[in-house]
Parts: sequence; structure tokens; C-alpha cells
Amino acid sequence: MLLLLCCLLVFLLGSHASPASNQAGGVTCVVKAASNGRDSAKVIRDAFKTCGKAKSGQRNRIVFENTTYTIASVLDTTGLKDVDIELHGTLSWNNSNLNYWLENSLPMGYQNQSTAWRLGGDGITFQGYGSGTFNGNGDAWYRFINGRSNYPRRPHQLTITGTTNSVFEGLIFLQSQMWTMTVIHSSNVLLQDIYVNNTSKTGAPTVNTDGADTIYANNITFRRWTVDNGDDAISPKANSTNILIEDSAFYRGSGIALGSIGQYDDTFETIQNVTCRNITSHRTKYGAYIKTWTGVNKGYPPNGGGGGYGYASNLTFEDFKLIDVQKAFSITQCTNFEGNQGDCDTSKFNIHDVYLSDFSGTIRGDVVTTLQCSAASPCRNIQLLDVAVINSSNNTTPRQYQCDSVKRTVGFNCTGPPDGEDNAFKKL
Ligand SMILES: *[C@@H]1O[C@H](CO)[C@@H](O)[C@H](O)[C@H]1NC(C)=O
Ligand SMILES: *[C@@H]1O[C@H](CO)[C@@H](O)[C@H](O)[C@H]1NC(C)=O
Ligand SMILES: *[C@@H]1O[C@H](CO)[C@@H](O)[C@H](O)[C@H]1NC(C)=O
Ligand SMILES: *[C@@H]1O[C@H](CO)[C@@H](O)[C@H](O)[C@H]1NC(C)=O
Ligand SMILES: *[C@@H]1O[C@H](CO)[C@@H](O)[C@H](O)[C@H]1NC(C)=O
Ligand SMILES: *[C@@H]1O[C@H](CO)[C@@H](O)[C@H](O)[C@H]1NC(C)=O
Ligand SMILES: *[C@@H]1O[C@H](CO)[C@@H](O)[C@H](O)[C@H]1NC(C)=O
Ligand SMILES: *[C@@H]1O[C@H](CO)[C@@H](O)[C@H](O)[C@H]1NC(C)=O
Ligand SMILES: *[C@@H]1O[C@H](CO)[C@@H](O)[C@H](O)[C@H]1NC(C)=O
Ligand SMILES: *[C@@H]1O[C@H](CO)[C@@H](O)[C@H](O)[C@H]1NC(C)=O
Ligand SMILES: *[C@@H]1O[C@H](CO)[C@@H](O)[C@H](O)[C@H]1NC(C)=O
Ligand SMILES: CC(=O)N[C@H]1CO[C@H](CO)[C@@H](O)[C@@H]1O
Repeated sequence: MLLLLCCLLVFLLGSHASPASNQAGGVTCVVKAASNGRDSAKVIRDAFKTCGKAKSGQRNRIVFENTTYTIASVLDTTGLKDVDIELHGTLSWNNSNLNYWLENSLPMGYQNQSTAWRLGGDGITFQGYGSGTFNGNGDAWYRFINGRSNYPRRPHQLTITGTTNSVFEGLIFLQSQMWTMTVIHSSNVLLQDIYVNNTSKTGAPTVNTDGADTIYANNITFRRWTVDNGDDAISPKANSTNILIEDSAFYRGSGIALGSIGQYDDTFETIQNVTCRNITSHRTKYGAYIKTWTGVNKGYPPNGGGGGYGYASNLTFEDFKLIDVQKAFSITQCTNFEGNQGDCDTSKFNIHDVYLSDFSGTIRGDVVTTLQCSAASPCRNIQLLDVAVINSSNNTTPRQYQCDSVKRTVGFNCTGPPDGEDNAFKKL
């Protein structure tokens, strides 16, 4: 009773994050949007401060109502514990002041990249009910960037960091400012029923609008995703282990991308046990591809690097339906400081035990796959079974399986070398 009275008092005094007790024994904060499209970031921060950490044995709630919340400043809400976040409306980022974001976006922990929102903790659920929306209003960024790669301090939409035993579901992401989300320093995270559409309204190039990336992450599941963008759909990068991507559809970008990896000179990184299955690829560049930096270090991250080592192994890609994609699958070890070419035979990063099966549909040319592996560390044991693709322009069966430095193939024979450098930095 006393607690209730106190809460009522706080409410009457105008706090926008007044906690009320809930059924799970914890407290609930309903976030009241700032009026007239003013910045709601402060009330959001207050709600996470008040309700972000449940007491042991309880669960707290943070409720975004069915309305639009403008966000015009960075959010850093980490260290959460046992909290259910409900998004009934839209979070809409205001980019009228690009300089604010360039000066204040938060480090996301890799490649000198930065973000608009760092969120993390243990036992989080983030529920969007199929309509809760993150609108990054990214056109302002797409126009400003005008195709420049990894523009310094351009903010990612969301960074899920230091997160364990958590679920994100039923969410819509529109026009992310840059990468849509990164799952980093995290494990046991399920992300399902997620729709990402980073199409520009003005036709500006949408580079670096990845759907999701994983870095230093273990046991992450992506289920029932749709991504329509201008870059990698879902991209497990450095130290990504036990990753499952299934029942998903990707449109127009590059497809599923493992890497780029090996960017840090003399540094060990790995990708292990990735499974991608029941995937539909609509006019993407690849069904899936793997890319590593060369063995020659040039420039610094995000756009430069190279010289790293390690391996990617036990990678399974099965049941892919391809609709007018360029190639079913590709490996390139040519990632290079932007604009540079060559050194494709220098990477010390090894790729082995890759299992592809059941690829059907249409591709745009005669080349099913290009495996441009590094002579300094040849790929080994690449299996490709049950490929039934046809050429979308003339209905013939594509015949070419191009290889460089591949040891042991199963289910196919290499037909010749790559017909040119497959450089991951090449524009789509
Ligand atoms: C949100 O409100 C709109 C009308 O403004 C309604 O159509 C929609 O169903 C509501 N969504 C939810 C999740 O309640
Ligand atoms: C962003 O905020 C500015 C004021 O800071 C306002 O003029 C502008 O209309 C807002 N833009 C959007 C898209 O809400
Ligand atoms: C960030 O960039 C600087 C150069 O500006 C470079 O020295 C540093 O290694 C980079 N850090 C990371 C983590 O990539
Ligand atoms: C992997 O994460 C899921 C939650 O997405 C969890 O249920 C499962 O127990 C985890 N597996 C291991 C081996 O920890
Ligand atoms: C993405 O949005 C564009 C523009 O509204 C639309 O044309 C396209 O169909 C959408 N993609 C998907 C997969 O829904
Ligand atoms: C990446 O994984 C390797 C091997 O487990 C480990 O040695 C390295 O410290 C990890 N890197 C980071 C930054 O966690
Ligand atoms: C490999 O990842 C899958 C999820 O795709 C998981 O079920 C399996 O347990 C993992 N294997 C090992 C050895 O961790
Ligand atoms: C494959 O994924 C689609 C969604 O893209 C889903 O509708 C379908 O049920 C999945 N198939 C199986 C066998 O799980
Ligand atoms: C290799 O991948 C398969 C298929 O996803 C999985 O069942 C197995 O556990 C993985 N093994 C290791 C050692 O990760
Ligand atoms: C079909 O198109 C491919 C290129 O897309 C070409 O290499 C091949 O020769 C063509 N075949 C016929 C019979 O026209
Ligand atoms: C690969 O070539 C060998 C030797 O010519 C042949 O025996 C084998 O059947 C071929 N494999 C495939 C999958 O075409
Ligand atoms: C189909 C779809 O979700 N299209 C959306 C793409 O993004 C623009 C810009 O945010 C939205 O207006 C569309 O509704």
C-alpha cells in the first residue's frame, strides 16, 4: 500500500517512468512518449534505469505503448536482468542532426564501428508482436554517405552486447542507419520472426545496411527472418560459434555472408559450426558466401586490415531455393583495403569442412560456384551435393565450378580457375 502510494505520488509529480508492481512480482515501467515529436530518449533511459534490473526471482517489464517515440540521442542500456521489453509502437530515429550522431554514436566494440543503441543483459525478452518497429529513417544517411563504405561513426541501429539467455522476436526494422544489428560478446540468444527492410525511398545506395552480424558470439539462432537490403543479409564474423540460420528469406543484398574475417594482423579468429537451412534467396548476389581478408595488412579497420589467421569450419548450407541469384555459393580470400586488388593467394585463414546440399532454383549465369581460396592456406573438403539449378536467362544447366587452391572436393569436380577476382568489396 505504501509502495503504491509512493508510486502514485511519483506519477503525479510527472515522472514518465513510474514503476508499478506486476504479476511476476517485479515492477513495470510504461514509457510515456515525449510530446510533439520531441526526443523520448530521456524517458527511455529513465525506464531502463528504474525497471531494467529485476530482483532475484522476479521479472520486470518495460512497456512502449502503441505510439511513435522519436529518438534523437544515443541509448546505452546494458547490464539488464530478467526484463520483458514490449514494443507496441514505433521507435523512430531523428537524423536531422547528422553531426550529433557522428560525434556521439557509441563504440560497438569491433572494427572502430559505432551504434545508436547499446542494449544488453541476461534474461531479456524483447517482443514486438509482429508490428513493433525500429525505424532508423536511414535515407538521410544513405544520401549523405552516397555509397562510401563504412563511413566513420555512422551509427548502427542496435547493438546487442553482453547478452545471455535472451529472446528478440516479432520485430520490424526499417531503413536502418547502417548495420541493422550486431550480436556481440553474447551467447544463447534467439532472434525470430524479424523483418528488415532497408530500401531507400530516394534510390540512394544502401551500402553497409547488413541485416545482422555476430561477433564474439556463441549459440545464436536466427529463425524466420526476412531481410531486404543492399548488403549482407546475416553475417557471422570473428569468433562466431554454433550459429543457426533457418526458415528465412533474403532479398536483393549479397546473401548470407561468413566474414569478412582475418582483418586483424597476426590475430587468431574463428567461425565454427554454422548451419543455414531452408533459405530462399531472391535476386541476391549469392545464396551464401565466405570472405576473408588477404594475408597482407593494409590500412586499418573498418575499411583496411588483413593478415589475420584462424579457420572457419563445419559450415553447413542446406535446402536453398535460389531465385535469379548470381551464384549459388562463393568463397573469396581477396578482401582488401578498399579499392585495392590482388594478394588473393596470401591469406593464412583456413576454410575447411563445408557441406552444401540441396540447392535448387535459378542462377544468372553458367557459374554455380567460385571458390577463390588462398594458396597460402588452401581450402579443403568442400562438399556440394544435390544441385539442381538452371540458368534464368536460357534454361540451360550451369556447368562451371571454378576453383583456386581447393583440396578435396566431394560431389563436383572443379572445371577451371575463377574468371576474375571475386572481391567482396566490389559493388553489387
Ligand atoms: C496500434 O494502433 C493502430 C491504430 O493507430 C492499430 O491499427 C494497431 O492494431 C495497433 N497495434 C497494436 C499492436 O495494438
Ligand atoms: C527531427 O527533429 C527536428 C528538430 O530537432 C525537427 O525539425 C524535424 O522535423 C524532426 N524530424 C523528424 C523526421 O521527426
Ligand atoms: C581503429 O582505428 C585506428 C586508427 O584510427 C587503429 O589504429 C585501430 O587499430 C583501430 N581499432 C580497431 C579496434 O579496429
Ligand atoms: C542455446 O541457446 C538456447 C536459447 O536460444 C538455449 O535454449 C540452449 O539451451 C542453448 N544451448 C546451449 C548448449 O547452451
Ligand atoms: C521492402 O520495401 C520496399 C519499399 O517499400 C518494397 O518494394 C519491398 O517489396 C519490400 N521488401 C520486402 C521483402 O517486403
Ligand atoms: C577468439 O577466439 C580465440 C580462440 O578461442 C581466442 O583465443 C580469442 O581470444 C578470441 N578473441 C576475442 C577477442 O574474444
Ligand atoms: C552446432 O550448432 C547446432 C545449431 O546449429 C547445435 O545444435 C549443435 O549442438 C552444435 N554442435 C556442437 C558440437 O556444439
Ligand atoms: C521454411 O521456411 C519457410 C519460411 O521462409 C516456412 O514457411 C516453412 O515452413 C519452412 N519449412 C520447413 C520445412 O520448416
Ligand atoms: C557440425 O555441424 C553439424 C551440423 O550442424 C552439427 O550437428 C555438429 O554438432 C557440428 N559439429 C561440431 C563439432 O561443431
Ligand atoms: C546460356 O547462357 C550462359 C551464360 O548465362 C552461356 O554461357 C551459355 O552458353 C548459354 N547456353 C546456350 C545454349 O545458349
Ligand atoms: C569427377 O571426375 C572423376 C574423374 O574424371 C570422375 O570419376 C567423377 O565421377 C567426377 N565426379 C563428378 C561428381 O562429376
Ligand atoms: C514493405 C515494407 O515494409 N516497406 C517499407 C520499407 O521502408 C519504407 C521506409 O521506411 C516504408 O515506408 C515501407 O513501408
